[in-house]
Formats: sequence, C-alpha cells, structure tokens
Amino acid sequence: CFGSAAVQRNPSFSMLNSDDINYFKGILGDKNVIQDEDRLLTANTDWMNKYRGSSKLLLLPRSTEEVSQILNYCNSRSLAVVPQGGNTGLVGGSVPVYDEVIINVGLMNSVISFDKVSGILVCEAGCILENLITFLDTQGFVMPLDLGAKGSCQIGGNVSTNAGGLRLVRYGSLHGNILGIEAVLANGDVLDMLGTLRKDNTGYDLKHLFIGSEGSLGIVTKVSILTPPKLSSVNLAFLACKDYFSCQKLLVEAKRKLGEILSAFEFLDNVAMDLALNHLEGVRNPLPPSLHNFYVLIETTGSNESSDKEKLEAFLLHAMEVGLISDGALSQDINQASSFWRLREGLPEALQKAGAVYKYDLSIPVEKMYDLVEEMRTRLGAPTKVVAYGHLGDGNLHLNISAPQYDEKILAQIEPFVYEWTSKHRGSISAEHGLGLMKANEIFYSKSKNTVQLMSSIKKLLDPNGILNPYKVLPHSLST
Ligand code: FAD
Ligand code: 2HG
Ligand code: ZN
Repeated sequence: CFGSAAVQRNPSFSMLNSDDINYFKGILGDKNVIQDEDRLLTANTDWMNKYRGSSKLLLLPRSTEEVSQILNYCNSRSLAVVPQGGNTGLVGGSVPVYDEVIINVGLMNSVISFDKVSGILVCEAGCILENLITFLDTQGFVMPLDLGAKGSCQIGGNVSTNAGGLRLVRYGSLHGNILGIEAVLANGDVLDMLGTLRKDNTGYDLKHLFIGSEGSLGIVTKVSILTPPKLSSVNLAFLACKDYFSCQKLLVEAKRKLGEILSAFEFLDNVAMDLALNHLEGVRNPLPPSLHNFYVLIETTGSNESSDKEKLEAFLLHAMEVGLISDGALSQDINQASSFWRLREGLPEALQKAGAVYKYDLSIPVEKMYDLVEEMRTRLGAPTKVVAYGHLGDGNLHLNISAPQYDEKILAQIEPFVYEWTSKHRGSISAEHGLGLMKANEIFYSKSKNTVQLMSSIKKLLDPNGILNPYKVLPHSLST
C-alpha cells in the first residue's frame, strides 16, 4: 500500500473523539454513523487495493442539510474529511490518507426531475451512474457519460473527477453537459448553482470549479445534466489493425467519413487483448485467431438504421481495401455488442487480477502516443508487461504497467520518466482520472507555477482550514 508514505499527517487536524461521534449520531441517527470494522476497511481501501487509510468513521448523510451540518461541525473542530462516492477512483483520491472522516452521499440517490422536452435531468449526487442510464433509457434519452465503473460510481463522483469515459468523443466533457450543481462548502454553506439553463452568462460560472476538483473544494450534493435523446440505430465494429499508424489513420478517416454518427473510438494493443483473454471470464476475441497488433472499437449512433449501417459498412470496406484494417466484425445484436464492450471495459479489472499495476492516464498528441509505449517496453523489459489502451478518439492513452508485485525499482524506472516524457510532448499527466494522492506532487508537469498558485489561493478561500480531502490534488508543499 502506498497510503501515507509520501506525506505527514497535518498536525493541525483534531483527532476524533466520543463527543464527535455523539454529535454525528444526533444529526444522522445511529444507523448512518458507521464504525463497523468491515465496512470501514472497505471504505478505507481503494479499488486497486493500492491505497489504504485508517479512518474510524464513515458518515452517510441523507440530505444537503445533513451534509451542511456535518461539514460545519468538522470545520469548527478541524476534523479532516474525505468525500467518497462509489470509490472507483484510480488515483487514491477517494480514500483517507490517515484518519479523515469519510462522507458518502450514496443515500442521496433520487432523481429530482426530468424534463422530457429539454432532456435535462436533475438528481442527487449519490445516484449510481448505471441507474441513471437505465432511468433515462425508459424516458428515451441517454447519459452523455458512460464508463466501465458505471455499476458502482456515483454521478457526484463522476462530476468531481470530471470523468471522461467512452462517449466523450461524441458528447464532449462534463464541463459542457453539467448545467448546474449544488455543493456544500467546507464551512457548511450551501451553494445553490443548480441551474437548468443552456445559456447563463451572469458572472463567473463557479460550478466549473467543482467539476474535476476531486472533493477538495466542496461536497457535490445535486447536479443537473443535459442528456441527449436516445437514437434508434447503434452499430459497433471490432477491428484489427496491423500497426499503430493504421489506427491513427483510421481515426482521421472515421472523423471525416463518419463524423456525425461517430460515438466512440477506442483502441487496445495485443498485450491488452492477451490480458483480457487470460483474466476475464467468458471473454473471447471477436476476431479469428491471428497475429494482430492492435484492435479498434468504432461505435456509431444515429437515427437512420439503413443509411447508418450502409455508411459504416462502406467505410469499413474502403478501410479494408486500402489496408487500414486487417480484419473486423460488426456486432449483429445487442448481446454481441455488449460482449465487444465487455472486452474493452473489462481491461482495468483484468489488470487488477493480473497482479500489481502502475497506472498512467495521459493526454498525448495521437501521432506520438505509442512511441511512449514502445520506449517504456524497451526501458522495462521482463517480467513487466506494458499494456496500452484508451480513448484514442480523445487523444487519451491508458498506459498500464503490470508486474508480479509492487517494486520500488520498477517504479524508479517508470517515474519520473513517464511524466517528463509527457510534459516534453505538451501532454497532460492526468487526462481523466484526476491527481488524487498519486499525482498531487506531480501537478507541475502539466500546470504552470502561477496557475498552481492560483489554485492554492482558491482552495484557501473556500476551505481555509484545509479539511476537505487533504493531501490530494495540490502539491503537499502548498496544501499543508
Ligand atoms: P470516488 O472514486 O468515490 O471518488 C473520486 C473523487 O471524487 C475523490 O477525490 C472523491 O473525494 C471525490 N468525490 C466523490 N464523490 C464526491 C462528491 N459527492 N462531492 C465531492 N467530491 C466527491 N474514469 C474516467 O474518467 N473514464 C473512464 O472510462 C473510467 N473508467 C473506469 C473503469 C473502471 C473499471 C474503474 C474502476 C474506474 C474508471 N474510471 C474512469 C475512474 C473513476 O474516476 C470513475 O470511475 C468515477 O468518475 C469515480 O466516481 P466514484 O463515484 O467512484 O468516485
Ligand atoms: C478506462 O478507460 C478507464 O477503462 C480505466 O479510464 C483506465 O485502467 C485504466 O488505466
Ligand atoms: Zn478511460
């Protein structure tokens, strides 16, 4: 576990005592003040089993008012807190580093309203993403966000990480789709920014501060989201390419020829494919066995079944003729489409099952992206496996290094090399997962000194005692 190795506990934080517990029981009732060891172990441990805190308390508020009372009290007592959603975050941001109180809004999981004309959904932050997807489906709409962790992650967690996912290439980021937010500040003040308007230029649009701030500026309690209508024709192709250059060219062609119906463009390399086949139950390669180096998933979503399919088929035929793809399968029904997606979405799980994993989530210009993977392979050699996949359509590489166990020597071979390489190519060291604990000290690889200084001033203004998700996001030298 990497838990607290790199940072000291901030001595200005109080230690939890029995008066605190009684106070919380007074607000929330005994049932929602959790001290049970098993439940605390789960809440203290992150999805990768890599970060573990030692919190003695998990609080489950049922309303904004309760969140407000909790934070107001914690602030006055200097008790540090960690906002937690589905705990699927991949940068150690959602679990305590030391004894921070964990606050999870999972019981706040109601849909508040849905406007069928505008497609605007207003809901509480604890709604599980998959439940929102299902709800919208019954209304004839879709969520502009989809990701492999949908069964556990909460919309509040998605907003707080500014999660990207599989459909960003079509619908854009949450900075565009989130129309409003209600958030509770460290001192308990409730900020009602829960607008439901497409256009509202009345001063600074402060909701954006909370999108992607990883629980460091406030607890998100409600959100309003613009959701697009569900279209009738969805097609999914699973393709093989002989080299990375072909994947890249295929992307350029897909944007040009499928532009208005393109809804996902994902890639994985053959090391990722092997990993999926070895570690995911029931998953098989949709293509006949052959030596393919790369795989691409192209999804189209449109409103005209026959013409969309015709367009995709013509595109694929041409790509095959000019050698951009070497083989391919078009899903014939919804079950086959889910099996294609399962292979791609299951990769984080396959890596988790394979052993220790060093995870890097990078934005890199598409032309250069795979150079890093190859350089990393040369650097590391056996017994590590360098696994590459990601949202190629968004220029987002998921570079994962799988090893039998965590080893400082391997880590020293990877870092800071991977960050320096990314920075040199003007990329981002966090495309979509955030900085959390893992990369708080690495922020300067992607942000200038003055920018980080301003972030720190904003943090101090909103959370002067630094109780909200300490040790995360901002460099430790500035945040304690
Ligand atoms: P948590 O993990 O609980 O928390 C994440 C961060 O948000 C923490 O810093 C936490 O303090 C903060 N937070 C949580 N809830 C709140 C709240 N209500 N108010 C304020 N702060 C809060 N990410 C992507 O971007 N794209 C992907 O495709 C993707 N796929 C994934 C697939 C798998 C299998 C897994 C395990 C993770 C994946 N992730 C992906 C990473 C993860 O960021 C997302 O799963 C998700 O956005 C996290 O939501 P959560 O509710 O689990 O939040
Ligand atoms: C995905 O796209 C997630 O599957 C996780 O963002 C990425 O495992 C990873 O590195
Ligand atoms: Zn991703």
